[in-house]
Amino acid sequence: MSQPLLTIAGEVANPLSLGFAELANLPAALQVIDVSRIDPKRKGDAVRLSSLLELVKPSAAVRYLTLHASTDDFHASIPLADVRDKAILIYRLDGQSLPTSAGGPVRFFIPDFAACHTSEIDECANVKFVDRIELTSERGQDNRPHDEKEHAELHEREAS
Ligand SMILES: Nc1nc2c(c(=O)[nH]1)N[C@H]1C(S)=C(S)[C@@H](COP(=O)(O)O)O[C@H]1N2
Ligand SMILES: [Mo]
Repeated sequence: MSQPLLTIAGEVANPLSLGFAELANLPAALQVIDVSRIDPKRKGDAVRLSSLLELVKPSAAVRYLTLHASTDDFHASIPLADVRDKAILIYRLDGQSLPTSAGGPVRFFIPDFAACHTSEIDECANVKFVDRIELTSERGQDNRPHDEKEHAELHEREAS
């Protein structure tokens, strides 16, 4: 296997670790080539969350999907039903691994996110540098900013 980038685990029958090659070798039907077709502000190629879920087989009790970015200790836990059919994971740009500057190597992306902290499925849940996705019956770790002040502080840290 190429160096693992993304682990998908939790209450699933078949936990998986995927590297760039494994993501790129998933069948064409599971790929989203050129995500700018979904959102003109985004670039690169992705795989559908739904296809990864079919591979790991979440148990019937799973209600939450938790995105972990250990690089910067950022986490978001969102109701799976709200994103299972539309979220994608962007992993490739110009044939290479998605660069850190674009949230790579793997970036979670919900096409119709809400404004920051207006809903559970907000822009803040578009987690960058995702290295682990956990599927659970209960809500998992979540340290998204709660209000404008926390949000501004987070973006200042991000910029520094
Ligand atoms: N790992 C990680 N992902 C993150 C964040 C972060 O600080 N760390 N910030 C979130 C927030 S609050 C927002 S609004 C979006 C911003 O995405 P952008 O930098 O592509 O505009 O990324 C989200 N994903
Ligand atoms: Mo945000």
